[in-house]
Amino acid sequence: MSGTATELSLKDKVLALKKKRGAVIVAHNYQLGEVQDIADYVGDSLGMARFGQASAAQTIVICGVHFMAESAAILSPEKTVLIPDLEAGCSLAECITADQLAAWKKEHPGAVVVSYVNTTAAVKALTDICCTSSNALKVVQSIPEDKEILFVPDMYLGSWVRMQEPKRKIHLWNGSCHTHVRIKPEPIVQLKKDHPKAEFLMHPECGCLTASMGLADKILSTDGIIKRAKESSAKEFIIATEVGILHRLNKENPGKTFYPAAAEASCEFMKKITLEKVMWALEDLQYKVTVPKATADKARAALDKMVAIG
Ligand code: CIZ
Repeated sequence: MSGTATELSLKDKVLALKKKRGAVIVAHNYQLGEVQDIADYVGDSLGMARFGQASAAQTIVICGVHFMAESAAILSPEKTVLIPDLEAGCSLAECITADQLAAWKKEHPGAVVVSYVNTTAAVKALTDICCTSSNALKVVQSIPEDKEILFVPDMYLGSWVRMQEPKRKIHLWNGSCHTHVRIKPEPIVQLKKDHPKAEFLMHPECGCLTASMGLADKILSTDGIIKRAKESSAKEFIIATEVGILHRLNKENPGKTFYPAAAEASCEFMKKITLEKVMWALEDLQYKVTVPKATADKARAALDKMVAIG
């Protein structure tokens, strides 16, 4: 059997099992192209969790990393949430544990904790307000100016927010995404020279954020990059984020060209989810992700506050 025929039959099996299980498949913008292509929804982590929540399906297959499955379980506690590979973790979410956050809070009594969505459910449960990369600034601006803020876990996103709000006392946790730190400024400078008309779109988790900020046309979340690429009249783009996003950018924008700022910025944990594992997840209803009710209730309150801010 040819490679294409094998792939097609695998895809058909996934779609048949999805129907049998009454499930929806949601995928992150960084997933393998073959996984994005069979998903009912592709987007950022919050969009994924909200799609699962709004869907009538009782089973949600999360094609992303573990904290994304936890977020879906927090928003849909009555549903079955599956992740096809339990080893799909997130280096950024693992930068801070609940015990570390509890100790940090003790050092700063009265401070407001803002957690990026890339955190475990246990960390979210100790959080006042969650944020995503698209609303971090708005979330911080919603907090009274005289309040100290503990921003976890991404120091690059946090430092970008701090630059926009220099009067505020924002303490940063020393965390970062191991994939985004691979994105360095020098290749970006070269790409800009080679493609002077290209728009440069950058994710705020990038390790070179401070060095490359002056070069960026826009600093955006993954969904923000997708939207901007569609709306912009530019024909060429330099994209500084995990390379899985190029699949969707190329698919949705025929006639436009996308250059990765770093071809090596590929997250091996995101890539643990394959079509075959999605099939096994649906076949064997594995691996269930649940969050204890007390933790989920507190974490949901932090997510709900963020959603109310927008
Ligand atoms: O929230 C997400 O999905 C992440 C990790 C990044 C983004 O900008 O969408």
